[in-house]
Amino acid sequence: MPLARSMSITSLSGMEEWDEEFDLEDAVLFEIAWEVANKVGGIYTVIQTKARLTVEEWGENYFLVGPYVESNVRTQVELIEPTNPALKRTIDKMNSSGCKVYFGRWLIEGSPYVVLIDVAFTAWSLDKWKTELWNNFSIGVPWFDREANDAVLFGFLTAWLLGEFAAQCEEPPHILAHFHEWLAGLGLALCRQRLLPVATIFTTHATLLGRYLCAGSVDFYNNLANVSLRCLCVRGVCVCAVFVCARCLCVRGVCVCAVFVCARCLYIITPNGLNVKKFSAMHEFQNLHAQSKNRIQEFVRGHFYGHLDFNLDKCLFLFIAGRYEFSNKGADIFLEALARLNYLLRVNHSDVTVVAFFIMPARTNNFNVETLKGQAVRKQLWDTAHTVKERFGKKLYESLLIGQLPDVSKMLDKEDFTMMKRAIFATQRQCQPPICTHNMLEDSTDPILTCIRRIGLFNSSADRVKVIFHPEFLSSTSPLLPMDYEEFVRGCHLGVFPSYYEPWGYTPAECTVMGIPSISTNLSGFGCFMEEHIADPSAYGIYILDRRYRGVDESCNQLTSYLFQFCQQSRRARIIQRNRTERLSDLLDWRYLGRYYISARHMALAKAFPDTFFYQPHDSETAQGFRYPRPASVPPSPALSRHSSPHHSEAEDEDDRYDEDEEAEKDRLNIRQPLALPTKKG
Ligand code: U2F
Ligand code: G6P
Repeated sequence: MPLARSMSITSLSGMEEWDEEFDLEDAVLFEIAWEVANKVGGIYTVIQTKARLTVEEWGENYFLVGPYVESNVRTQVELIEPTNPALKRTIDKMNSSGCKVYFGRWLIEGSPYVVLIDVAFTAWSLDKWKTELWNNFSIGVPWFDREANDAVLFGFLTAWLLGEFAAQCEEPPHILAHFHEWLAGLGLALCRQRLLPVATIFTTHATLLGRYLCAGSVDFYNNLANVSLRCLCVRGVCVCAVFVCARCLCVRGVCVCAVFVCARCLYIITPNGLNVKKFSAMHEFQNLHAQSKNRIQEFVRGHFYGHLDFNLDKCLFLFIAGRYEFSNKGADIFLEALARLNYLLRVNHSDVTVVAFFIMPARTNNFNVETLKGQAVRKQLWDTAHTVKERFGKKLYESLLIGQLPDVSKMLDKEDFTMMKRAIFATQRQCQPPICTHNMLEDSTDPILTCIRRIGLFNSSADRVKVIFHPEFLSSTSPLLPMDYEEFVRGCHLGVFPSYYEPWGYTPAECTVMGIPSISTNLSGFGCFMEEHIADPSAYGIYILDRRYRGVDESCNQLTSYLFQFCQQSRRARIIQRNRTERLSDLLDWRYLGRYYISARHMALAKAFPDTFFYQPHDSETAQGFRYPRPASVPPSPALSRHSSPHHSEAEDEDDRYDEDEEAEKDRLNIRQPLALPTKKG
């Protein structure tokens, strides 16, 4: 076993220093999740962005455990021999007993070790394990549920791994196993039932229970107290698994869960962080915005060919992205608010056009012809313009070579005109620009399309709000919109995430660190966190919608008014607002938020191994809050700010950035109070 380590967290641009001395003597950390090296949703982002910090703390004794998925391994993992002798013996033993377990380095920042388990290879044990599950926990798993079957296999295999590892260690080890969400949760229940010498942590993230309840017609938040877990049979094993994990945890280890249903065993809420990369110059991210926006504009030129009757320079790009859960992610009220915004912009004769993107994966059979044609037509126009330009340039050059000014009327000949006319004819279009970029498999019942049909946002020329539904995650290899998600976000003006069920919500957090304003809600972890730590969030481009204490219609009006306000800002105001948004990124950095995880780990170790580890819970009475003050030099709302004058030159924009730098410095000096956190004595 390696030597004991200790760690300390350093100060982050004015935030309070938090010293933590905790000897991780002989401790080994296994972090177990279905999304290790396997992108499904937000949990992948948690694990992947946090890896570097956790590796810094735990070094050689940190192992991520996930499923073996060949396509992922081929692109993300370097398979190697296990480095830890006890783990090597464990993996060898399992592999000689009918399992397929791999060891490698995940090729991301921090290069953490990964143990990847091929669950399908051990599917022969499924029936036996399901019986065990029924006998010991009264959890019945339907035979046809692939996801639940995977959860059973993964749970039993990770418990096997941990048990075997404990047996293979020469001295009694201090194992800490951190399980993420229900898909990994059964492993935790089994650790407890088998009395393995393992300290455990459980993070719920979203629960299927929450997702299903919120997506239904239940008034979830006002009836939480009446929810009886035992009576709920929404999705058999998933619900039960979370419940069983929650119960077991109370006995050994720590439950870190973000939902109220598990409140009885909730110890710490762990806000999700990001791996924030700072640019040395403030305007660098502004330049990236401009570059990416140009690329989105190119796409829009193609998409709306033949109907480009709006000014692209006055066009704002809004988007919603994530798992396709129509009402949980708030796509329903976003659409409704867009319809209202369309009306407001029209009656106010606004010259602003809004293009709202919906990036939510649904079942499709590829891009549709009309959308691909749009990009082809745009390319053809570009090529034609380029050819004519070349010919024009050549004639001009030849004329100058013989010392004559060109006869401008002869610069374009008949052939040039024919070519240009043909290109223009190609842009004629009988139909409206499409709403959806793909052929949807369930077109007639799709919730977004159905809603659009109802509210009538059909991309007609009178509409000031246009809608584009891209039912697939973005990729830089797409023939349609060749940008990866990050580039796309940078090029947009506003992310809109009016979620109803959202334990955290990475999408608005990602916008923030890229300096893109966003709308979230007071029903999302992110929204609540920002509300708690920023005195005037909307001044920083963090709009938080009230979905907790208002009815749907009222929330929708509030959203409409945020959107309308946003559309009224000048370019200058937007630039300033982006600068402020970006300034919040420190708050979302793992280097800062990682401390909640650290605390949870220490708490779990101290509970499981009280003779070796000691954890002093913090006294909430004395804990002080941390708050970002109002921006120092400007009034609270950017819409009302001194910069709401009409647009002026880029040079003036540059001047403003310097103001902003100064303002940022003032704000930093203001930030001196510590964040309320559990502390401990070493
Ligand atoms: C839960 O998960 P979700 O999967 O619903 O998570 P989000 O937090 O909305 O994260 C979605 C991720 O997908 C990414 C985006 C986010 O990291 O960058 N993405 C992408 O890669 N490409 C695209 O085109 C669009 C999106 C829960 F519901 C959330 O509240 C929690 O935040 C999350 C983690 O705890 O777990
Ligand atoms: C960035 C660029 C500026 C550009 C601006 C456009 O700040 O550095 O050169 O004018 O973006 O902002 P907008 O909000 O209109 O996309």
